[in-house]
Amino acid sequence: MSDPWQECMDFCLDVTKRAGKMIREALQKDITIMQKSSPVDLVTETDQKVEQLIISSLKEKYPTHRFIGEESVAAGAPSVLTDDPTWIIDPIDGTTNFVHRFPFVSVSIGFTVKKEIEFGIVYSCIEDKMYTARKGKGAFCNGNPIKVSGQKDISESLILTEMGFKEDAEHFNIMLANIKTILTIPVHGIRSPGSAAVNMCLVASGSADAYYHMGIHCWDMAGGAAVVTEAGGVIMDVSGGPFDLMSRRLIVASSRTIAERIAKEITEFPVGRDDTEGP
Ligand code: LIP
Repeated sequence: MSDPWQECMDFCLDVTKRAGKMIREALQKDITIMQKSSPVDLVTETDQKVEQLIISSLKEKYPTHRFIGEESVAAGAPSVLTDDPTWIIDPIDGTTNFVHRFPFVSVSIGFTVKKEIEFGIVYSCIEDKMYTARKGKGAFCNGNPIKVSGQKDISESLILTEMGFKEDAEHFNIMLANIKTILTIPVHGIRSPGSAAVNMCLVASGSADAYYHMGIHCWDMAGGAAVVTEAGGVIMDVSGGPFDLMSRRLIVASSRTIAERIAKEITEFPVGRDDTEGP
């Protein structure tokens, strides 16, 4: 039986390449920065133009599908996941990196049907690494199969997380305390590459052993979640329960042992949900 979503994935791959080219070209020009929810939540004209390119291309081809895009939600579009085929899009994951020309900048697209992720594409476009994963068919980088490190010992692990200023002092302190807790296990180190989607792909390809984050969005997670799962990784909620794409939080790891250890060590703070509060 033919795979109904493979054709969508092939088309999306072409659109993603065009989006990545647009981002690389924009890096050669002046970048105008605008603020969204806070002085550390940035957006540029390129985020908006790239999202327009992606959504208009996909909508023309698949007019009945639904779309959740970071910049469309910021402009007031709903962010609700239904059973319908849905494209979840982050035109530039790592906008702060883009602004500073720090080289982890990705286009991230996940595609869900009945709320399940069918495929994911993450294009780390400065590195020119195209990560792809179709459910049940493995994960790839530039067409070559990738898999997680398989590391089970957290004390021999490299852990990824992201840190940013939070106006709420209590949450800010918990975020910093979590970093201290993980570092003092001890682990080999903590890194913050600045793009959630790239972080998941680094775990997927064995360059890091785990990644945890509270406060990101479904568009940061959907593409990379497919890649890391198909690469043999484990994905779960920070509580240790099942991963929920709209929950704004996750742990991914090379093994269940490491994911569960991180869930046990870190303290949660409330981040809201994508499907109840918008951006
Ligand atoms: C970003 C994430 C990054 C995180 C930022 C932000 P954006 O996504 O990928 O890892 O630290 O808070 O959510 O806004 O560049 O698409």
